[in-house]
Amino acid sequence: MTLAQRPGSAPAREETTGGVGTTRGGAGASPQRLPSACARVSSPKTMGKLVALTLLGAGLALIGERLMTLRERTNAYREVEPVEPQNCHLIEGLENGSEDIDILPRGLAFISSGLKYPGMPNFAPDEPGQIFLMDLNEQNPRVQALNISDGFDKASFNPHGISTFIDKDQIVYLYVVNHPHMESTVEIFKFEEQQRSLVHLKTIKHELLKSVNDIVVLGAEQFYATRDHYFTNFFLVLLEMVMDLRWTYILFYSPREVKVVAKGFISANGITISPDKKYIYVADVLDKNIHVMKKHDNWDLTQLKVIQLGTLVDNLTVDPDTGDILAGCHPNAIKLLMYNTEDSPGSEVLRIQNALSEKPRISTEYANNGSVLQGSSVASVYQGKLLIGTVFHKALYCVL
Ligand SMILES: [Ca+2]
Ligand SMILES: [Ca+2]
Repeated sequence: MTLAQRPGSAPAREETTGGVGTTRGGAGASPQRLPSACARVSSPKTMGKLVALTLLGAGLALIGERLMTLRERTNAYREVEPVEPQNCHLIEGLENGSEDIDILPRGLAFISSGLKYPGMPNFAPDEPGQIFLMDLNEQNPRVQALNISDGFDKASFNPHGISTFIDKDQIVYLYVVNHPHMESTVEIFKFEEQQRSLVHLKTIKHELLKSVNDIVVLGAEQFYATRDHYFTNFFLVLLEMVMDLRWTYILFYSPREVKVVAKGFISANGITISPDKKYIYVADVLDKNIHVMKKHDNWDLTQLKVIQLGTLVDNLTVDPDTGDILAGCHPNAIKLLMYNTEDSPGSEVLRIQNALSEKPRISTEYANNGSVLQGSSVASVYQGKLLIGTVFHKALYCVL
């Protein structure tokens, strides 16, 4: 109700001075009518209604504005232009995701598969996750699921980001972000190449190791890990995204010290290290960028620059021959969240050359509208061979 609706109220010019009944009303108001009109407008009940309506309007406007921001942030209107190398084929045996890929210097690729992640599609919800191996030195490389040693709970294995580490004795360790029962742990495995198996050594848990997405190992039991959400409840996660809270961070973990080394990300995701080990690259998936961070002797990180990519950046790897960053990206995240086979989410791989220079060069290595590959999350190269993994779909092998 407004003053203009009152019988016998003053002209519009004067109504403004009446406000919502907090003043004595307009100069031209009739002395007889004024007290009753003011009494009606300023009654506690009406005031309450007006305040409630105002708050509701402001709330709806804020939600509307936030949702628009989120649609923009998730590239809800973007369609991808195809960029497809000639010599690519889907990898047989990888049907339920290949979220992260890490290739050893000698061409053995580890692939994490079967991720169950809130809000993301999953084609095999009852099957535990697996780690696959692919030898890129072979003429026609095939994947093989690695056996995991007894004593590890394989039924709840839900592998996410991975990172390899080779010690001074050339023993290969695979560190895996795991979400058993939707929690976050880091599992350390020793790779037995002859047996094609993983021997479970240790499960790392810590109160700061929550909602972990990816890790990069720096030494024995020393790693950086990204946290992609602050809340664990799915609806609070949505609220976190809508309200742009930026409460996620990068954690440094070692047996002696655990600390947050960088924060302020909307959703910190993929993480990797430069070939000279001096810089850390981190993807903020919802901010559509890569942060280039300098690593200090005490493991702290300071931000040097941010490279905006305009696409939702998931995992990062480095081309060992050139030092270029390869980014597995989601061109349109709404299609990923509202999965529909008729309008499936696409895939996009970007190459960032000279990331430390004034003007990094960004080029598209691969892009597809989802007709071939859906929801690309990682790309990794070895001697002219490119592997592209996905959150829940297949994986692609290309000879460049
Ligand atoms: Ca990784
Ligand atoms: Ca990721």
